[in-house]
Amino acid sequence: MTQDSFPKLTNDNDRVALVEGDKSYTYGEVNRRIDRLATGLLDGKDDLKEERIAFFMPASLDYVATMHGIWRAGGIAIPLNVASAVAELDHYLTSAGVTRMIANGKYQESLRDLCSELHIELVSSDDVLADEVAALPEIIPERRGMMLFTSGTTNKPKGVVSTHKTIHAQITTLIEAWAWTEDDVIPLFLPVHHIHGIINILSCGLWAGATVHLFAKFDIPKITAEIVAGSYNVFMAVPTIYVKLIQYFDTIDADEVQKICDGFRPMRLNISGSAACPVKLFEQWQQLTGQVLLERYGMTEIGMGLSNPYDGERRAGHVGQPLPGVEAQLFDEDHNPVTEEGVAGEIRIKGDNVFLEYWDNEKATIESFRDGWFCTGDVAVIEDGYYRIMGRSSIDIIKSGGYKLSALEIEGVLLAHDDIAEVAVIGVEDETWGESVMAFIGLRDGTRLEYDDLKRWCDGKMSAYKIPKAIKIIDALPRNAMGKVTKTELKKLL
Ligand code: MLC
Ligand code: AMP
Repeated sequence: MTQDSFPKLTNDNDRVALVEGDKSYTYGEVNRRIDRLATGLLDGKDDLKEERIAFFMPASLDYVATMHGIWRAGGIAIPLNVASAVAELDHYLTSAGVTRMIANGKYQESLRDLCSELHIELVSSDDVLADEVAALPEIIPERRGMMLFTSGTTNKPKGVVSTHKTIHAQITTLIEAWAWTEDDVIPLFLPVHHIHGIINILSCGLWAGATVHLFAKFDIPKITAEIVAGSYNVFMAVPTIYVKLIQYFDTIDADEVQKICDGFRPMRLNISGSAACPVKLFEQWQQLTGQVLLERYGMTEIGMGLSNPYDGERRAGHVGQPLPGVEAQLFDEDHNPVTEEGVAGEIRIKGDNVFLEYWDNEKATIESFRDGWFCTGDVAVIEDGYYRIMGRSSIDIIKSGGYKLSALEIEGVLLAHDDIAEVAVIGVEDETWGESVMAFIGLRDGTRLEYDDLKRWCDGKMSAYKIPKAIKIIDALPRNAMGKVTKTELKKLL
């Protein structure tokens, strides 16, 4: 793999790579901006040597130039969630040992105090854009290229480190499996600090020489107007997006609904993933648009692992089979391979698509692998050749609208509230979000707590999507003989 082939952007300079608002940028323009940014980041050095550079920007030309510029200059790219709370950013920046942060305009302003406190150099894209392009380093595939933060069964998110080889494998398997071509046009409205947006949409699109239409957020009227205009032939989203589109249809005229559905109908592909797609949703979408959703399964640590076929039966409620180059195997609780269909086991994954390590956390890295297999913590069965996800081994992981949330992280924040003596957070089934966050709270003597007050108190202490959607005040949390809260008992209380 040479610098020319990774990160690959087509040499067909006149094709449109990105659309942002009313502007569009060709591959030639994007490539040149990336090289100028890489040169500026190097600032006379030969190689960034895996310097951790964070950036804080929505999907945009600058985002793409920054991500690829860091890659080309030999750094580790750390895209951050622009909706993060300061305390969360503090953790990301400190634990990753970030030395430089790139942000523009209002985003830069919001980071000034934190960066100064952490001695991080805060610059804008323009600050690091060199006038001329210098020689860029040769990057071997084994070099670390990206760090994404993921919540898990610990209270603080971990940095998932991918090498250039990992990223290459995660992209190319999807190019092949989902038949990407340079004629594809896809909207990107998912957040660009997670692999769904970064790899499946943006990186695959740019690898294929396709056009990616960038949105800073999921803006239904703008996106559906483009769909009516027939702008896209591929659409990828989390199940909540399909639910929200269907909910939106209830708020507009039937004619308008028809036009939007007719815009989806001729697309070559609609994909759902990042959380379970309920069979009812799969059927509703087919009825409305004629599209048979292709559901796939993935994870920050592995990119995509399993997918329904592009050609062939896409089975509702199932996530298909291993993608090209990905090995998958179910294991029982004694770590023996499950060989029988219909018997549940943990999904374990091998392949070049699997991440390198959790940053600065050898213990967590070692614990997440067994005999060379990455242990996902997701439980599945194989039915007639198709994997079906049954759930997760940990009750402390919640998937809300495609975001993975740690119950322990949310509990940790809530416990800082003066009136809260004890708290347990769980995910409860929810038609819109898949799961929604609910907190069971035991109060200190003589105190009262209203939901709205707690929600306001949470503002700025955690990203808004992590804030519980409901609370239940109880006298005492149920505990087992060891004193550990029994969250399964809490679920029964509902
Ligand atoms: C927004 N809100 C959420 C939420 N998203 N609440 C719970 N869960 C979520 N996911 C809340 C906000 O806090 C706010 O609350 C209100 O909803 C409106 O916010 P919004 O920003 O206007 O919402 P919207 O734009 O509609 O966002 C919904 C969404 C977004 C579905 C577009 O959640 C999203 O982009 N999710 C995708 C996340 C993703 O990319 N996951 C992939 C991870 S990678 P209030 O109370 O203030 O009004 C992975 C691997 C794989 O999973 O397999 O792909
Ligand atoms: P993340 O850590 O944010 O990358 O989320 C990965 C997790 O999302 C997986 O471990 C699964 O629990 C879940 N997930 C992804 N795709 C699916 C799917 N199609 N069905 C059910 N769960 C999914």
